[in-house]
Amino acid sequence: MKILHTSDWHLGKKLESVKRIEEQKKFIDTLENIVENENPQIILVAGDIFDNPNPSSEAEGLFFDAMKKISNFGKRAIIIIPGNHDGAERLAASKNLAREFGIIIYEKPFEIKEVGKYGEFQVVKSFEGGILLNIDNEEIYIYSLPYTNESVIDEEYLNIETFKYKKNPDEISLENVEYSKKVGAILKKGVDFVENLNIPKIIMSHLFIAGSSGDGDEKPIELGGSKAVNLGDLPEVDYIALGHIHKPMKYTTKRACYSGSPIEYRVTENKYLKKVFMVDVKGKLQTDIQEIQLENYKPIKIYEVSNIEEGINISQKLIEKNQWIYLKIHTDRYLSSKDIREINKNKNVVEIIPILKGKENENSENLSVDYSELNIKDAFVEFYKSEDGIEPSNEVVDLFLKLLEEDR
Ligand SMILES: [Mn+2]
Repeated sequence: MKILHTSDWHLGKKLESVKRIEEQKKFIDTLENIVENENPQIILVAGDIFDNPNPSSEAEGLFFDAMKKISNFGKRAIIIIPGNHDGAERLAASKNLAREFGIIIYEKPFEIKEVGKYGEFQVVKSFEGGILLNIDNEEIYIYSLPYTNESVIDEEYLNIETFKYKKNPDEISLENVEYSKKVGAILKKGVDFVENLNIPKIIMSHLFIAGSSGDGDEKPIELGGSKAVNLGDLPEVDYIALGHIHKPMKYTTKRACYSGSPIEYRVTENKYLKKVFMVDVKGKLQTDIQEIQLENYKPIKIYEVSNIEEGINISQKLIEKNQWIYLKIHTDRYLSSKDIREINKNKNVVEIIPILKGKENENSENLSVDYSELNIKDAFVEFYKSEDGIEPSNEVVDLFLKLLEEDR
């Protein structure tokens, strides 16, 4: 069975204050071409479809266009889970209409989908988070775990049947069980529903694999408030389609992949290629994984110059270039509003970063901070430093963390 895996579209996302909708439209057109050429029977979209819980009508319109273009009027199954950026209810608002087109949208973890006809195929059996599909007389099982938080995971973990009769749930201290182990157990339970069926089994989730964004060490890392899951805790299935990390990643031992985002969304993402994954699952853990490289519709570039005049010159020279520009200017004076106006005649300049001579060490590293690699507190401190040039006081940090708590 052929499956296309993609994620992290972040429709509506901007770079600084500029819209990316034209690039996002180009991606959808590319996706339509890939789908026509490869003809997958299933498309998995592993979360962060939108950039924001209340997407603009433009972004939402593009999502609906995309669905129309790739669903082949219900002959192909499309399965979608919300990521941490999506408003799950909003995303799933069209689910009854989507069903007619063979599109299955999860709103929450452990949701039981109705059995029956979806587009031109059947959901034959349904479990909490899992569906057994029959597409052109071929069967496949897909377990979906949308982005979720620890309390939902804890509750479900305590509900795991096998766990209950081994021990009194009241005696189980969740503190002693790593988050990663809990997620692993839940995913295993998710696929154990069909343990005895000799069909391909797939997992789709929006989560953070420990070490996936770079250094590989296994200290408790948090990304966007979500804890990490160790690769070793994931169950053995035919394929695991992941979303959350914007860099394509392939963990061959577990047949687990991040497809990554289709577009460079941050300046730190301009170092690797963008992809979607085409997967052929044959069952019995025989899986063929192919990476399809996407075109870079408008690359992000950093230019560094040694004075303001050079900055103005280079921005004018690059005016016709199809690229987003971060312009670092080493200078011994502040930029005047006239300087900024001159530079901004090039509409592709998304940010001017003045670096006052003598203060280079304090400021020049800002661009290389990849917030996704920091826990939320350190990310806040780095961000504060980049905005104000000084470390925030403990009081400010505490206040920020308190606000975060209230938001949950
Ligand atoms: Mn995410």
